[in-house]
Amino acid sequence: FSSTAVSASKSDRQSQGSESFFRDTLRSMETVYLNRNPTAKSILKLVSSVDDEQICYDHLAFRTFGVNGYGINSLASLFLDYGYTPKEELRFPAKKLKALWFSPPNSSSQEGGSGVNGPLPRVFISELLVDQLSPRAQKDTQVFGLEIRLKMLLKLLENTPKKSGSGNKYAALASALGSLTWEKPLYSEFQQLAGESEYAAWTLVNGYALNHVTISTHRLKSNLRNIKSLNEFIEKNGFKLNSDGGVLKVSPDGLLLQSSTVADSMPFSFSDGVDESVPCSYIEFAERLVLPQYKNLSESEIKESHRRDGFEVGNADKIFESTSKEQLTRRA
Ligand code: OOG
Ligand code: NI
Repeated sequence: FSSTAVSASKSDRQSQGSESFFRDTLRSMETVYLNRNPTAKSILKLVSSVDDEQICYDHLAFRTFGVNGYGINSLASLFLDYGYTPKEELRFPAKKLKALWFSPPNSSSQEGGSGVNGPLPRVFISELLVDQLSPRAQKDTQVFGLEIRLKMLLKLLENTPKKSGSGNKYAALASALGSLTWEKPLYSEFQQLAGESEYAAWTLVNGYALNHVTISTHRLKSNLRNIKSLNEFIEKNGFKLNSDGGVLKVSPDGLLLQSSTVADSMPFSFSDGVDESVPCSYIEFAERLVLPQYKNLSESEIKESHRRDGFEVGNADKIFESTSKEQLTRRA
């Protein structure tokens, strides 16, 4: 053996080892998600039953608090360490949010597998721009209430045993375990915060848990590969889709089509002993059409890289509403 051959096979083994750890981590996040969200679980089962389909995930999404190291970076570090690349930033001024999406390493095309065993998904992580909720930044009549709510939020995040506020270091672990790294709020605090930002209230009780997985519809084999057919099929089976701005969200270029269910709810035990139902997660569907420059390729030649990539602010703005009270309480 030459020494280079030996070291090549050693580094192969190392990268397989690290990829399997990474996939195990995603699998734990997915298990937490499926156990808490019966709608997502049923829909995945339903879609895969149609013709024994393999389901590819288009992306995984997470929410965070953009303050004191708890923001996008706290979760992004796992994905960056396992070969992901940061792509575009998206801004949502009205919701006081920003998001960043990450593309998977291109070595990762496990063609045969399904879900977290399949091609690695994109990752979409958003954060609440907590500083923009601060009283100094806002000169309106709500200042007093805002200040109280903000302090409450910071107090909870920082209250770790050493009072060092280092829960953010364990974001991925918390997501895989389905636990919070901070103290649970009082029910009244949750309600007040929800009045200010439904996103903040969601993140306070769900933490780093997977917000949704997205089924890549164009990679299905049956007629469900057309997102409009999939939407009809989902509704016919009794599930409610997020209707904000219309069920189907279409990017201005017409090439990124998205829809999502309305989030499930779960009882949550607040720190004052109150058990109340809170919104959990939802499931999304995305169809990425072939880019105009590749429209002459034959069906079998078309790869994921020939399709519309990325995300769209206008679509995302509506998809965020999948956990809103308005959608959850809407009559079907
Ligand atoms: C994310 C909403 C945006 C997309 O694919 O554009 C989104 C969220 O609800 O946290 O998922
Ligand atoms: Ni999404």
